[in-house]
Amino acid sequence: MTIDSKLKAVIDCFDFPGHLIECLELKTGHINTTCHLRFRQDDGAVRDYVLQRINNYVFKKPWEVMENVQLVTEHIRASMVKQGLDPENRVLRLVPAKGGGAMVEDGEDGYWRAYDFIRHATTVDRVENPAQFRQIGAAFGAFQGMLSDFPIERLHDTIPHFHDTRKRLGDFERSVALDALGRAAGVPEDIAFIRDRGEAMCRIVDLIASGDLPLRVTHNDTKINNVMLDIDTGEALCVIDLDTVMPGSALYDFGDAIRYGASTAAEDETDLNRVALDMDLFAAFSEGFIANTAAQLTPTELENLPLGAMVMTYENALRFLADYLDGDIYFKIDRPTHNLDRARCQCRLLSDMESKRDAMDGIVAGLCRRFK
Ligand code: GN1
Ligand code: MG
Repeated sequence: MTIDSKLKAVIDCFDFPGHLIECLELKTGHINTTCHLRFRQDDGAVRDYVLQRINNYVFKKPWEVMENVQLVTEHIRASMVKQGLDPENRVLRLVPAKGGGAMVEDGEDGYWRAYDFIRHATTVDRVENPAQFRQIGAAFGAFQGMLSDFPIERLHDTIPHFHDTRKRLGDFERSVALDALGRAAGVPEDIAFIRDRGEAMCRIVDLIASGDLPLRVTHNDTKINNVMLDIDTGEALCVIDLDTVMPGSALYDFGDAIRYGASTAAEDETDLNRVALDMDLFAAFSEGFIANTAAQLTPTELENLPLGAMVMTYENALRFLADYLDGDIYFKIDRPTHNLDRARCQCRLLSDMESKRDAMDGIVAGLCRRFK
């Protein structure tokens, strides 16, 4: 194992017990850099940790991210204890830095934090069956449930306007106008698709502004791979990636999970004929999520859950396309047209959702009658 001396210096700043025997970079996520660290203890046992560099292009104030993560994980831990559940391996636990605090600055504008590794667990990038997705829905629902009594004013807006569709549309128009790499002329239909739906897709921000939708503590990145599953039983163990926990709408968490998990294809599928909304998966996730949230969510929130799926799909389409026009600054890419491929895939998924809106509404209404 060769470890970069800079990385070694960062590792030494954390209060890890034992001595380091392995460091593996994990290639997941589009945003942060993540390593799996293994430490041998005096008794020979091995303990595992996750070390992550926070992307401070995305998160401008990493210390605010860490304050949010600390507050939210402590609240969830306390809530589990109150319910008689053992929080061990079921909620992220931060490893403190040697001088105290939850974060280490490497002197080169890099910010790092470390967690206990969630043991005996794995993540999947694609949903394997409806039962699994029901579990994921229940996990994100329970996550919202446990934070329903969290004092929301204590949370920082770590990425201001993260799901502000109107603001994102404005940014998108700026990217089109700037056309940094001269790519806009090649994608007129994609740009038109986004523009045609702009007003309709601002409905959630409008309902928040008018007070018809309440702000909740939301995860804001509810992809299936942000839930760790038990390797043997498949049980949902722990919700991870809490960087975007912020005040938001419950519709965002429901919606993003559907966008990503209930699609018949990967987020960057290039054969658009393979991209559709799988209604069995939609129903399964909805069942798990609504079972654990029906008691707290308002009727307006519940009836607009399908809108959440559409808006989140739209928002990702818009962001991927804007990043393509900007020259791929925000999302990591593996090929030159990667962001365009992602954008087109999201547009196709949204079109399919438009044709299935009544069916989605029917499923949600049925579940609300069952669980309310
Ligand atoms: C980013 O890196 P990852 O996969 O956790 C992004 C999400 C997008 C997602 C699209 C902070 O999440 O908002 O929906 O990519 N996270 C941030 O795959 O921008
Ligand atoms: Mg993430």
